[in-house]
Amino acid sequence: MRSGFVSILGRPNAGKSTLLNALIGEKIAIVTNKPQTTRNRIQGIVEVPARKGRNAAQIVFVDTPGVHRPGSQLDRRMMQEVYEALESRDIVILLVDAARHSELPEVPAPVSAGQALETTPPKKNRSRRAENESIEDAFVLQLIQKLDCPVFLVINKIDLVVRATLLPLIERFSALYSFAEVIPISARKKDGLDGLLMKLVEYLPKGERYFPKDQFTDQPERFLVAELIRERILLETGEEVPYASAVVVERFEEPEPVAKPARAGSGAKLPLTRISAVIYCERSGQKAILIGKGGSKLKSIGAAARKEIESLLGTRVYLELHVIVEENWRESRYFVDSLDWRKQLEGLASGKPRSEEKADVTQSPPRGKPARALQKVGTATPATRAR
Ligand SMILES: Nc1nc2c(ncn2[C@@H]2O[C@H](COP(=O)(O)OP(=O)(O)OP(=O)(O)O)[C@@H](O)[C@H]2O)c(=O)[nH]1
Ligand SMILES: [Mg+2]
Repeated sequence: MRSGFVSILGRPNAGKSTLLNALIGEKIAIVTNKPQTTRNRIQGIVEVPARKGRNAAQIVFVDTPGVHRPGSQLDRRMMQEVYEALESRDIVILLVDAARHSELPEVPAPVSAGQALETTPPKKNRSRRAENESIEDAFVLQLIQKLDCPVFLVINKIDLVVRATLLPLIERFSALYSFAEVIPISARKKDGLDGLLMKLVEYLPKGERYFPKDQFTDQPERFLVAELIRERILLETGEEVPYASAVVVERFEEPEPVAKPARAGSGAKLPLTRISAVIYCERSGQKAILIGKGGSKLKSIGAAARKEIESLLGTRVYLELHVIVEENWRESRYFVDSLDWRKQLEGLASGKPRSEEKADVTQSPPRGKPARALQKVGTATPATRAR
């Protein structure tokens, strides 16, 4: 038996969360086309059965926020999550987007100065965005240079490029770092994932499972629910609103256990989970956008999120949403810390409410009509076993 932790590192939008979901076979991390979707690290656990010539293994994948130039306290917190994921790992996957890098002129050599990501000013003759991107590329390479474990270069989104563009890309990266393996994949099309798993098992140390065999994530349902609501906000709003929004589930009332679970098509009503969540934003203008004309935006965010949550929980869901302005929360270390689901979990376990400091600018939600569950998807055990 082999086991270990594999951290997935990369720039925003590389497809890290898509890869995690594809490997697990369940949606445990939200995915959008907007950069900086993931804010906290999430573990996803894969059981690899023994095959001829291959050991059985349990691989704990750790999805991380995209490496980016920190501007706010929230950004710094996200980068802290990256550092923590790099501390306890057996293998690191550096995930790069084949489509993006094939357009870039050169990946710059790693910068030597420590805090380059925070302090290097953009040069005038290049766009700020391009400059940021190359600084971030350099910083990612700098991060892996400090590691003492095997690093796989995994090139994602190969469905978007012609094969001929891959070789120069691989050569450019390989000139900068000696990768243990180089593996092209498409996380979206689930192409190349078996090969990736097989190679990872080869490099993992011998060891017993870190998690029970049937557990596939460390993130409890309550927090995945908050993420599913945030995903809808990311998808349904633009400009600054997605980045200035945070979601906290304040109430999660599971239905009473029923003696005989209702089966689809049996005519019996499925049990009802009652959920109340707060959407925080930073300004009253953002609040107005989130609520929309006559509450229409909040209604559509709630309706779409509820469908996803029902599918996840396998129950009907009553979802109540409130929007609260918490001015410049992204700059508040205390507030940003309190959003971390691991911290919230500790608070819940000790019976301490999270939001004693809550501002009182609330908006009554449009009431969502409970609907039938779409399908039963496996549910996560809330047990955590940190390393
Ligand atoms: N065509 C294609 N698109 C992909 C693939 N993998 C991911 N994507 C898309 O890339 C976008 C970003 O995916 P995410 O999984 O959210 O990326 P991420 O690296 O987790 O991003 P952050 O959380 O912001 O750091 C989404 O629109 C995905 O659907 C792939 O293999 N092929
Ligand atoms: Mg992500």
